[in-house]
Amino acid sequence: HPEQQYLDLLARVWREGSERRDRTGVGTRALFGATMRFDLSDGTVPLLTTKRVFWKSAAKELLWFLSGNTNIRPLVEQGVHIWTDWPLDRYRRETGDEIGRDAFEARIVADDDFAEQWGDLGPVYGAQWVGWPSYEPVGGDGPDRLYREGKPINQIAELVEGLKRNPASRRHIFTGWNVAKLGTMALPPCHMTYQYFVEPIEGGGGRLSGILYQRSCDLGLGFGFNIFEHALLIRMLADQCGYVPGEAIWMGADCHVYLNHEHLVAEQIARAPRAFPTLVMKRTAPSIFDYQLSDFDLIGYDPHPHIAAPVAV
Ligand code: UFP
Repeated sequence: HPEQQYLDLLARVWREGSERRDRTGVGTRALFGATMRFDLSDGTVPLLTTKRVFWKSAAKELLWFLSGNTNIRPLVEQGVHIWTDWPLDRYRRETGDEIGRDAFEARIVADDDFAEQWGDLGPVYGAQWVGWPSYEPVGGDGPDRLYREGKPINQIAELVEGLKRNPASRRHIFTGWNVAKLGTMALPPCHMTYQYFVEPIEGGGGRLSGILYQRSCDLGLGFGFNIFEHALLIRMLADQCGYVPGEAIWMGADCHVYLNHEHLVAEQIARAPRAFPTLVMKRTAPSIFDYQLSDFDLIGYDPHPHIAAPVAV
């Protein structure tokens, strides 16, 4: 079963990973460099079955990235809480107000000014994906050269155009790793670089595969979302370009398990994976930016129960 690739990595990291104090202070065991491949050609998507993954939240997050929005407000409004802990942590640190999570989210939704001041994550994923800032020189010389901001680059729109016009290109890439902006992001991108490949198929058309390079992966909590969104994006891109889905390939650099996820590892590796669900795209949206959650249907998702685990902020 393809999910075994994940279970094996999870077990191996727990067994053999080097223990380290990480940025969050929680501590991890980590291994460096891993690859997994998932076949999408039969219409299935890699959505973990050894625990329930809230795929609708993952899909909403992906649509939020594509919208270019970097505020948690639209996520919270849709009942998605995965990004709340970072702004909440900053709010508590900077104000000393030990507000609860629910109360914080309620204020984000109810209060425009509060949401603007405290809900933004900085120029994270979406800002870079569809609005990478560009600069044009306007004068000066050497170190005194002056720039003004140019038209932002929509990497996703350019990707779609490139995939359609020039399938054989080796430059179908987009990335969130904007070096100049890392310092103002709540979290520098983990799933940072995506590349695509179109393989011609007999009788015309093409098969679209994607590689995701993830610099840092929380195997217990992050991976299930990251791999599903990677596959969903391939399906959306294929749908837009008239290609069939190929493979979703994942390359993880720092692959880690948090020390407080021991129960998750033990429980999950003891479970037997079930068949991956089939993703049905109910319509081809007018553009890659026009999909809605209701455009996606999952058939046959029958996972083992969810396993709760704390997120390291
Ligand atoms: N993380 C993921 N996937 C994500 C995401 C975060 O696994 O999509 F946004 C995890 C990886 C790591 C932490 O445990 O969040 C980020 O910390 P750092 O920036 O120190 O790598």
